[in-house]
Amino acid sequence: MALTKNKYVLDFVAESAEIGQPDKIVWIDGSAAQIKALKEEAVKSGELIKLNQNLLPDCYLHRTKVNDVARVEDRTFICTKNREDAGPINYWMDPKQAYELANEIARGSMKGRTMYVIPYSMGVVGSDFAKIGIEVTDSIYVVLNMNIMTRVGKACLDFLGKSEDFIKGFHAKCNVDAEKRYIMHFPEDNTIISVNSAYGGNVLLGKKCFALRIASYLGKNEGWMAEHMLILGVTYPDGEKKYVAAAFPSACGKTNLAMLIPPKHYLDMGYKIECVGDDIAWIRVGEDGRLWAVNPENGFFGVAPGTNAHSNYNALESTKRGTIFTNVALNTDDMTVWWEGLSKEMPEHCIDWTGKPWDRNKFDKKDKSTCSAHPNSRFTAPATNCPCVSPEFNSKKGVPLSAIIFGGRRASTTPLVYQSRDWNHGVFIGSAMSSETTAAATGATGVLRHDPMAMKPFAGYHMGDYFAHWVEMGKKVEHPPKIFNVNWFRQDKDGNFMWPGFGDNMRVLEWILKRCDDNPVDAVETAIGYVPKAEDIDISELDYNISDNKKFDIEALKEILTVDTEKWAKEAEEIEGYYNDTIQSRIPKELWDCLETLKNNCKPAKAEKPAAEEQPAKAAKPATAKKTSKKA
Ligand code: GTP
Ligand code: SPV
Ligand code: MN
Repeated sequence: MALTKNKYVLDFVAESAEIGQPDKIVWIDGSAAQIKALKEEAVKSGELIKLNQNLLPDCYLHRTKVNDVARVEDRTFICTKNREDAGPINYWMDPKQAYELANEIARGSMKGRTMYVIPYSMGVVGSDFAKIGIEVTDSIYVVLNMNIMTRVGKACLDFLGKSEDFIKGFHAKCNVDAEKRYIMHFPEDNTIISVNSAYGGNVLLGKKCFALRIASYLGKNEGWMAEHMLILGVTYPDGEKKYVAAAFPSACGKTNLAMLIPPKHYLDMGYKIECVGDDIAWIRVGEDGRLWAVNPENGFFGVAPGTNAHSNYNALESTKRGTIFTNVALNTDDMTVWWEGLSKEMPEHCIDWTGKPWDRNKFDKKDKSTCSAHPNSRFTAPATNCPCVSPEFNSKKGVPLSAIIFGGRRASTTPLVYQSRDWNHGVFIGSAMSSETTAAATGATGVLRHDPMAMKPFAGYHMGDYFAHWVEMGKKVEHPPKIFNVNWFRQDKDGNFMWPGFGDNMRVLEWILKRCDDNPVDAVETAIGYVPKAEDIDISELDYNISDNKKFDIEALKEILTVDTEKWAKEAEEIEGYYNDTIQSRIPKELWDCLETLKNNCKPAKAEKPAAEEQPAKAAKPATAKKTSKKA
């Protein structure tokens, strides 16, 4: 029975049923009994495997088709009336053509099956931030995942009332045919269509499709921001709390940073990190002139491999109950799960993510195809499971941001941390981000590519307009957060990570927040922005071997804080090429000015001038480079 009288919702459901032609329509009210029954049905059909209910209560394993293991960027479309509005780095399709194509593919595909109607809210139901979505799907797996990742049920429909203001999401699994897979967004119609996939970001339509692609478009028009960012809170020994948001590309450390456990001496002093969100932030200007952020999600869809009690205790704990695992290995001795990096010992009897027996003796670290779990295997866990979930997690007004951090995987060039000179320079740094690709999307991994603000795959409109929106937001916010860039992934010539990372990233966070104080700690002004003095990063009680014969020490720290202006001169050229050849148009003048400054700062004569290094940060002036030619 329909859970609402809202005409627009009923029309959307009826139109969807006309296309899919399901035997049955089931409305998801989010009740425990309904969810339990769906789990039982999925276990019966083999869609879910029930795990050891003593060790992992209410936990299940799901395996996707081998052709359906990650987001598919080349099959993800922004369908705007004018091609130009989707911009140069989104795939575009004419809306009319897209609807026809999708309808043709999905027509009749739900015959003999059930279509579920999921009313959900991104953000706390009833809060100013919250937006309602209705996803129809023929997959129980999608229902159960959405039920963890979002706030699902009748309350969402009650909040919506008679309004037309909701995002329509149509998902049909069809035959999971990769050749006919389309993830289509219609920002001008508040609509998403996904066909022929049953994996994560392609089908949990509240997540990347709505909360980033559609929401970024809404944010542009309504004066707020939807960003691919974690949000965390730092509690100081005296009880003061500060919040930061950080944008790293997929599989580059958001979940890990969001839940980090500080090194022991920080804990002893009374420092604490709390997680508000691990993937998405919706950000608005508050009445107090600061930026306030909420996490619109209700759970974590986290990368499993590499997660263990040491690297991310809080994430691992989050997966101990009520969790759905996707494409990890099944330990058949005790019906628990396993993945590479969970423990040193490998399970003796194990079924890999494709459903085949796995022989640990054939495992080769360097050969991904010998892994028991897919490199992009994931857990879907309720946020409330997380031992360090922030008391502000359900806050209706969100948390005020002291800092925004950008970062990516950069084997060289980018130092451990640096700070922008001001908001616009920070926007420039975000716009110029590059990172090595990961298994989170299909295609080659380890390839350096531009990923501005970690939003390359997620901005629902023209990237130049998106940059301009950031610049505009800077004008609206009286007390903007300071903007930083970090790089946990610097490597030595043998490919070893030079920074310990994980919990030790606390040491960098501490410096970042000290820079946000009214009396900021000193810094060194370089060609690219403010870099810490090595002695201002706490490396006490740090025991890390970069390699067998090199321990991490202050010299190693200095090395990863170095700004090599020759390399940065090349980087600047590279950025210019990206602006000109890839983004092409609509880049705000403010960013061209920053690029010009960077180029000038990296010219040999300028670079040799050591005096700037002696200046305390407060006395330091914005880079003095003359502005020359302007391109806009
Ligand atoms: P998405 O969910 O795809 O958006 O990913 P994410 O940004 O949340 O990344 P996540 O925290 O899951 O980390 C992805 C991978 O990066 C894991 O394999 C981690 O082990 C690794 N990683 C995270 N933080 C660090 C770090 O500080 N140093 C190093 N070397 N690796 C890290
Ligand atoms: C990402 O790829 O950034 C993810 C996973 O968080 S997915 O939901 O598949 O997009
Ligand atoms: Mn993500």
